[in-house]
Amino acid sequence: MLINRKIQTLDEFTIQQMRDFPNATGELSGLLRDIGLAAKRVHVEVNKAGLVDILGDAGTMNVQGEEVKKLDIYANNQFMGVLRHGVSCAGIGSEELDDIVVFDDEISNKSKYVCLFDPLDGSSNIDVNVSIGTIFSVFRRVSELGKPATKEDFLQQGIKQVAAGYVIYGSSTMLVYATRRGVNGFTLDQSVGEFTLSHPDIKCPDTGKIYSVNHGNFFQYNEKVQNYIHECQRKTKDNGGPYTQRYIGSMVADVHRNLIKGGIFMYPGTTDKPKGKLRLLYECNPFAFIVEIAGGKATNGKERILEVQPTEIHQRTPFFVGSKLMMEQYEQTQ
Ligand code: P6P
Repeated sequence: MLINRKIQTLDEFTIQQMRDFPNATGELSGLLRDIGLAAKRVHVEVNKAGLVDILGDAGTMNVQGEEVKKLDIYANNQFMGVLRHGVSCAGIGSEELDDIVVFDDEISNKSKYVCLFDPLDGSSNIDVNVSIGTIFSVFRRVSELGKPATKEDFLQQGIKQVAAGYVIYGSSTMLVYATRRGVNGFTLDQSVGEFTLSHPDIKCPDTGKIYSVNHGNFFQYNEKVQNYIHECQRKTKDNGGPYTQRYIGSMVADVHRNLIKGGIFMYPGTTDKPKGKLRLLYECNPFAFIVEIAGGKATNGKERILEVQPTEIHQRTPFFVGSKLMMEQYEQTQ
């Protein structure tokens, strides 16, 4: 009997990855499958958001001081729920939670990993049907197994991540995740309700023709950023151009496009917000890990994002990420 091995689901892929490492306990594979399950549940709600009264503001404010939409809370609860009831995660940090949530039960305290989430990034775009996403980061605990997870488990340098990924709820729903073995993308096949390997071994092109930045903040950027933006605009056929400006205002959509096509995404610091807007632990670290594994680079404008030592869960950072040669061109700009 012929077995079609071409179509590999997320579950089959993570189990295959585990089989390749005989000593693997299967916890990381299980954690990724749990995230896939929650992502499918969020996908269902995102895809009917316009049809039910789920768009209304929940009326509460999150730690960012932004109105929280019901879908943010729903997404946060889905990811927190599957991980709390799984056997692979000892606790989570989330944009929607003021502080970490330690699961502190006998099974969870023995789990090797903790996760950080932006459960629904770009949620201000929900009402206008623009692609949004979930971003996640996975660390091996540094605290003693068998005891509750501690804040130190979450405040590790990004270079210590064991996995990171995102879900993009767009024209199709995709889950992309990276380990040190590579970056792989899975598209949700709604006919069977499974994420299916569609983008094996993703590599970020060494260069590209897309630059992504919010031009509305131009006069608040420092001179180096302004000079680089002008360089992008001066590009001609002779000097490797022309570049095109693409900015959706939804980080997962913008960075995903540039990862696949090549390009640079920038959220620099401004005079009003020198640290920028994006969060280090659950927005920038995961994407920095993914893009570096795919061959690109990610900095805060001065140093490698993955080497920044975090001091608090919700800290912000300026963020520059993308194709290796475009990042080097930015770094050389005076
Ligand atoms: P601005 C969405 O609110 C978000 O956090 C990211 O998804 C996105 O890249 C950024 O903010 C957009 O911010 O200031 O350009 O609207």
